[in-house]
Amino acid sequence: MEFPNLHLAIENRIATLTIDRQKALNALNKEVIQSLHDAVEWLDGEEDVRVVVLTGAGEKSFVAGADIAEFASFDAKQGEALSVTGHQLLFDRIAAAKKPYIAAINGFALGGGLELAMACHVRIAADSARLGLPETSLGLIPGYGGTQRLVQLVGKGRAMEMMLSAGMVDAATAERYGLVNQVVSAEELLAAALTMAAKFLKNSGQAHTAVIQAVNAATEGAPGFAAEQKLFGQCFTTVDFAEGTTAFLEKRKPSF
Ligand code: DAK
Repeated sequence: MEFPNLHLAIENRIATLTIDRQKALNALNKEVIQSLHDAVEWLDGEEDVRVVVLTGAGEKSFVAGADIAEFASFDAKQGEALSVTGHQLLFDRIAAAKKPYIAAINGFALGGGLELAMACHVRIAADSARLGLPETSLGLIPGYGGTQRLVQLVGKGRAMEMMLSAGMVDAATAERYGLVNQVVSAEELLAAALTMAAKFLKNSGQAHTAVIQAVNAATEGAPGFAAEQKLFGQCFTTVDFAEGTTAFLEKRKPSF
C-alpha cells in the first residue's frame, strides 16, 4: 500500500510508518493528516499487522508541529472545526487504534508533533530528541489533545511549566518526566522500537485491543478535550495569534 508523504514497511507483523515531509521538518499539513488517517484505517484492518512503529524521516525531526504557514490565516470557526476534524481523523483515531502504536521520536517533536507522539500508546526517543508544546509562543494553545494528554503523562505542574514556557525538554528530561518510556541513541532508535514491538507480539492481539479500550475509557474523551477544542478556536481571533504566527513566518521573535 502507498500513502502520500508516508513510507510504509511491514516485516514480521510489525509495520513501520515514516512521515516524510522533510522540507518542513515533517510538519503536519492537511495532506499529511489525511494520509496518516488513511494509513491508520488501513493498518487497523490488516490482519498481518499487529504493532505499528511511527517515526519521522531524516535525522532532525519527528514532526515539528502543525504546518504554521497553513493555519496562520484561519479564523475561529476554521480553527475550532479543524481541531475537531484533526482529532477525529488522526489523534483520537490513533489513540483508539486496535493495535499498539509505538512513537519512535527521532528529533524535534513539537506542538502537533508531540501531540501525535502522545496519542500513540508508548514512546521511545533518540537521545537527540527535543520535545515541547510551543503553541503559546504562537498565541495558541495545543489543539490536538496536548493539554489533556500531557497532564496525564507528566502531571499537572510539569505540563503547566512546559506549556506556559513554550520550552523544549531534552530526551533525558522527557524520560524522567514519564513523557517517553525509553531513551536510546539515535542509531539504535528503530531497533529499540522493533525490539519493544517484538515483545508485544508475544502476547494476544485481541487482549491488546481490549487493554487499549479499557485504558482509553479512563483517559480519552473527558470534558477537557472538548474545552480544549473550544478554547483553541477562540485563540484564532486574538491579536496575539496574528503576531505569533506572523513572527514565525517572518523569522523573528514575537512581541506580546
Ligand atoms: N510549520 C511549517 N514549517 C515549518 C515548521 C512548522 N511547524 N517547522 C519548521 N518549518 C520549516 C521552516 O519554516 C523552514 O522552512 P524554510 O525556511 O527552509 O522554507 C524549515 O522547516 C526548516 O526549519 P528551520 O530553518 O526553522 O530549522 P531550525 O533548525 O533553525 O529550527 C525548529 C528547528 C524546529 C526549532 C524550528 O523550525 C521551529 O521552531 N519550528 C516551529 C515549531 C513550532 O512552533 N511548531 C508549531 C507548534 S504549534 C490546528 C491544530 C493544532 C495546531 C495547529 C492548528 N488546527 C486544528 C487548525 C498545532 C499547532 C502547533 O503544532
